[in-house]
Parts: sequence; structure tokens; C-alpha cells
Amino acid sequence: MADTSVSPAPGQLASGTAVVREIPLRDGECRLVEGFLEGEEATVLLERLASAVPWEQPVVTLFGSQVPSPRLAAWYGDPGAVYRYSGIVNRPRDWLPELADLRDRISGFADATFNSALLNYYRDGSDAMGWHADNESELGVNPVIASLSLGGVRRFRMRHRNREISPITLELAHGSLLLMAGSTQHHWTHAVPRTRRPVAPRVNLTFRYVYPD
Ligand SMILES: O=C(O)CCC(=O)C(=O)O
Repeated sequence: MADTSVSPAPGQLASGTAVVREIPLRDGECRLVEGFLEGEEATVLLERLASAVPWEQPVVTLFGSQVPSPRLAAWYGDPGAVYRYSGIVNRPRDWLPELADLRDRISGFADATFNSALLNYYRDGSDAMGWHADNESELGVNPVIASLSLGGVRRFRMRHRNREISPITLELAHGSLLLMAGSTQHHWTHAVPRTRRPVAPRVNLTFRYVYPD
């Protein structure tokens, strides 16, 4: 897992209508799979997760202060897949059957292993995710991050840490899967900014491999 690529294995498209879009990145690998889940399946999953997951609003440490994070979250995974970020220690809940099934499908598609998933629930446009990279040491050197979006379309922004190149903006639609791999987390940060546009609630799942302590 230390140095993997996000090439979907031939013939492993998730649905007949999925479209894989290569996002040209200097210093990294990124693909967006539109329609990874078809509309009806994505909607059933969104409704199930919105109601079955015990969502919490984590309190994070930001510049030395304790602040409630601007979204709800939950952490699922194999026992031992403990993930720490912004001063929070996330101990995994046992996989829901739907999440385990999705993990296996995405794993086969991306040719990567995942033992955990961070779920984020953006209730409306004032919920957001600040600029960061998924570069915690327990994710390994070049992590594969597989990010499935359900619900309202939100903008996903990426910017290079060192080069004067234009930021990238992707619209993450219902049922889409974003794959980041290679050296992406070393060179790029990403965010889901607040928006004043009316947007439907959104659930995002990022599948990861966390190396046990
Ligand atoms: O909600 C998203 O699309 C991004 C989630 C994210 O950046 C993360 O979980 O690290």
C-alpha cells in the first residue's frame, strides 16, 4: 500500500454508465468517476447512512483552541484502525453491512486495500471542510484515498502547496467517486468550502488504509 496507483482494473467499472475522468495533476494522481453508483442506489444509501449512522460533531483543536468542527462525522473500520487528526482520536465503529460492501467494491475498482472510512455529513452549505492534506503518518507514504459523494453537489477545491499553478475545482455529484493517490497528499491540499447556494445535505465517505499503531 505504500506506493500504489489508482488505475481501475479493466472491466471493473462500477456501473454501465460510469465515466472515468483523469484529472491532470502535476505531482500526483487523481481520477473522478462520475456515476460510480447509479442514482437510485446512491439515494437509498444516502438515506440509510443519514439515519443509521450515529453522527457526532467532533471538537477539534485549531490554533490551540477547541472548536466544534463545521460538519458531522463518524469513523468506521477494522479493529485497530485508529485515526488521529486535529487532536481527535477516532476509534472505529464496526462496519455497517452497506459500508463493508461498498469498501469491497471500491477496493476492487481502485485495486487498493481499505480498512477504514471517515464519513462526513454536510447538513447544508454552511458545513464545510477546511484546507488540509490526508498526510497523517498512519496513512503511509503515498495513500490511496477513495472518496464517495452522496447527496447535494459540492465544490471540491485542490491547490498545490509550492507551485504557482491554478487551483483545481471539481463538482462532486451524487454517486461520484474521487480517487487520489501517488504523491498527491505530499504536494496538494484540498477543501470543501462553504457556499451560499442552497444545497441539499451531503454525505461523503473517504475510504483509507490506516496502518495500526
Ligand atoms: O467531503 C469531501 O469531499 C472531502 C472529505 C475530505 O477531504 C476528508 O475526509 O479528508
